Amino acid sequence: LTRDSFATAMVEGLSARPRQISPKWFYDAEGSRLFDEITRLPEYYPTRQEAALLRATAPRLAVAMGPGAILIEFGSGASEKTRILLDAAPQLSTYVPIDISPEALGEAAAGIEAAYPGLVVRPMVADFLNMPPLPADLGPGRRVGFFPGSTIGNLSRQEAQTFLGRAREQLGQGALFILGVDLVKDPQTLVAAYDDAAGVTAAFNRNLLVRANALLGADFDLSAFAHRALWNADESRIEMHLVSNVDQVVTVAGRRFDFPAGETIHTESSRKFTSASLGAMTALAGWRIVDLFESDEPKVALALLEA
Ligand code: AVJ
Repeated sequence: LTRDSFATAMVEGLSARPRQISPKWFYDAEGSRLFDEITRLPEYYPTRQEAALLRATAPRLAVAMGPGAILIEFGSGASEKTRILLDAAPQLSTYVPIDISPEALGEAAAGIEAAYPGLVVRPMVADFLNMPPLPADLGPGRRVGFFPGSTIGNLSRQEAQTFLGRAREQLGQGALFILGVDLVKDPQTLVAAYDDAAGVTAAFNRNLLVRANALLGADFDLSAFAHRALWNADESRIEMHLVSNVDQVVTVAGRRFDFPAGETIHTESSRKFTSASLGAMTALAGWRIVDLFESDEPKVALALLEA
């Protein structure tokens, strides 16, 4: 199933102009390991800054959530950041981690259950862009969405709009939402975070080609594609591309694709926000910013939204 949908995504993406593929295909076991390595790089500030900001604001977020609240995390992964919030909010009744990987979800849920004995944990295997309804028996507590890690930056405007709007409908009246985003800053700092000196982000980007070679019988020559990270000021986003160094032909899933020198595959966009652009995006989806917390420099933000 993964193989078939990856094959379809690659063939469609390489047939489109400009060529592009969703960043969700980065995250096989090796891609997840490389991303983990990225979060520890000196240039990649978002994870560190958000963790520090979450630690500093968790007590205030706990007060805002109130007693008996139900925390619903979209794309919870290993539920690592969640612990910062759970440590500060022992009055939460229930935690609903939602993730597309059953393995990651099961492991994370078991770990949280063991560490927080009073908390009801209700894991849900789902794609947060295509969510089934929440369980009907979660109880009466106030629902609080949690979407940290500036994952929303990877979504297109339309996807982000749809996601935030559906989340508001699903979480219901009086819901809150804690949203983590990266902020616009000088392009040098931004580009360095996506083009580190050790080349880990380059390896993360090229891992897409490694995966295509392994899974789809593709014949990408890894040394013939360069990693490029650029700041697109008009779209307020960092873009990652794989750029063909030479004229070449690549076979993917039995189809041949011409790559003239300089042709790129757009592999990821990571949108950066201002308080104004964040306010506009959330308002269109029916959310109001109650509080906007900013970290030290390089700045990231946590927004507390109310339905
Ligand atoms: C996991 C989506 C937040 O966009 O900063 C890191 C992914 N890509 N380096 C980001 C990523 C290259 C990351 N997110």
